[in-house]
Amino acid sequence: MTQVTLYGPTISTYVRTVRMLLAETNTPYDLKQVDIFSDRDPEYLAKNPFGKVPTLEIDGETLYETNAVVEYLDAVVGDRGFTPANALSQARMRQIMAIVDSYLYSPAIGTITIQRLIVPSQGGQTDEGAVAAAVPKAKTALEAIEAIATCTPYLLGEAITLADFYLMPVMLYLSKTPELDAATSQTPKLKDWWALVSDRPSFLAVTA
Ligand SMILES: N[C@@H](CCC(=O)N[C@@H](CS)C(=O)NCC(=O)O)C(=O)O
Repeated sequence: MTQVTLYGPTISTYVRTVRMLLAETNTPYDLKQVDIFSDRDPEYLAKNPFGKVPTLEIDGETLYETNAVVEYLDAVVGDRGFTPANALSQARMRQIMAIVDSYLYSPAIGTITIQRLIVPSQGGQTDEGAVAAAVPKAKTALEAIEAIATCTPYLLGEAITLADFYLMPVMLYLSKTPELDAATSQTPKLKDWWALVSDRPSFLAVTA
């Protein structure tokens, strides 16, 4: 039996990506909380020197960086069920994951979500200038995904893949902000995709 421990808070989009895969594959795991709003303790930094979440421990191995984590989990507990067999679709999956990492996460989560949802919840004031500057960046990233996704009905065809697991948690936070409409004004396929995937049971379970 594979022993799996996942470190990270339930609010993290990347933690949610990994938890979706664990839920979809019915893999039992321990979830250990990490407070990302405080300094990471030395014990956690020994597992992940960058202090980011998530970190996975699996059968005595420690693994971090979400793309590596989900690809490994898909191989060992998912029977590659969430990676397309076709080489081009595989490349597209990794391309979408990289677009989320490199171009979408920062404006959509680092700025829009933090400024619209977190800062006011802690009594602060939204930096409207920062939000306004982030919207076109998020829009560009979503339109780049729209251009390569098929959304028939999942991002890369008839089967849900790791690319969907990457984008869904980011879309959930964005959908709680007024900026969703502007960011998705030119992405009709992604709107249909989001309407379909947003109430998937594994997603509802890890975002509750
Ligand atoms: N490259 C990392 C990024 C992970 C990441 O940015 N996680 C966020 C939470 S969603 C985090 O750790 N934030 C806390 C911080 O930056 O201190 C990965 O793919 O796992």
